[in-house]
Amino acid sequence: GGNSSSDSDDSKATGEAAEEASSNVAAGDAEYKIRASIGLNSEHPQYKGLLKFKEIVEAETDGAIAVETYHSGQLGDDRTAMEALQLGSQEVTVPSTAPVANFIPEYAVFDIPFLFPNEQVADAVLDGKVGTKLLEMLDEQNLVGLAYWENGFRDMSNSKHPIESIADFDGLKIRTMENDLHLAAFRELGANPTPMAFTELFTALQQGTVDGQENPLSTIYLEGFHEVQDYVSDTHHIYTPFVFLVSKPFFDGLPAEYQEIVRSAAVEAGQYQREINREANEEYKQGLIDEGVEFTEMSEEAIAEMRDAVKPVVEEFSEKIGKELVDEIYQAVEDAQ
Ligand code: KDG
Repeated sequence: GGNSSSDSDDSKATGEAAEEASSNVAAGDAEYKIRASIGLNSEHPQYKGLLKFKEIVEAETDGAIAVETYHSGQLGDDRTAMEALQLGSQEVTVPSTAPVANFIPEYAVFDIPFLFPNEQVADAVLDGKVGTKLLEMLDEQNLVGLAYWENGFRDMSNSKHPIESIADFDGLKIRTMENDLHLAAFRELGANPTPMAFTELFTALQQGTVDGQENPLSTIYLEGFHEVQDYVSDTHHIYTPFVFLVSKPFFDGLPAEYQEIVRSAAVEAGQYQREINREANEEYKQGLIDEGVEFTEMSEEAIAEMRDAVKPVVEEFSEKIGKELVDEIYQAVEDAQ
């Protein structure tokens, strides 16, 4: 430790990394240091977004803030990183919103299956009134939420058989994120779900502890899940945002001018991240097929069947989330179309 060379070994091997390192701020010269971590690997658009954040912050503060980036859960999973932010022992992390619901129950509003019809509606709702309200709720948890980035529409992968209809979920052991609504929804679909941190997932798939998992195609492809999963279906059952979090004790200690730089860098890097995340979806799909995955396009009927099956779960969780907020998000979705 002690320096900011936390980039992956693979990127170090490309002379580009040397150049990047030379433009890095020497941690010793900086007044402030941001340790920023994610769970996904260095190939993922999420990490490229984090590097963009670093570039903007270091340039605009003339190196007064140094940003060290960590990927692949090097500083722990989403929950561990969030707890470190609360304590002030880490400064930035960008988790899925799903595990944030363990801290703030209202966050489960984003876990309503089939809520957003497309990314443009997601952007409008997240960057609008509802999204802003949810960011403000982080304050009571000693966190500052600056922007939503994109994880994306979640699709199914498994090692047993193609998923073409709801019947194919029957008895499948599926890893979900640590989120009660996700668990209840997969139970309702007939699966046998188990919550697990992302950092344990590859091994669990490899050893057959679980048969399958669900994540956007970007993650399935870039994390190499196809090495241990033969079937992928584009269920798009839940859209997961990422939320850009800063430790409140750290943020409050920054001069106002730097707070503003960090805030706008999180937003700008997020716009870039959303763009590159969307661009490559077709490529990931083709990549999976080229790697030998059997890819199933879900029929409209099968999706409608899934949507109907999880309705009782939405009802049940509307109480916990708060009916008003649930109505508000449905209204915002409608207004955005
Ligand atoms: O960097 C993000 C990951 O830590 C995690 O949120 C990814 O969607 C995810 C999952 O399935 O845990």
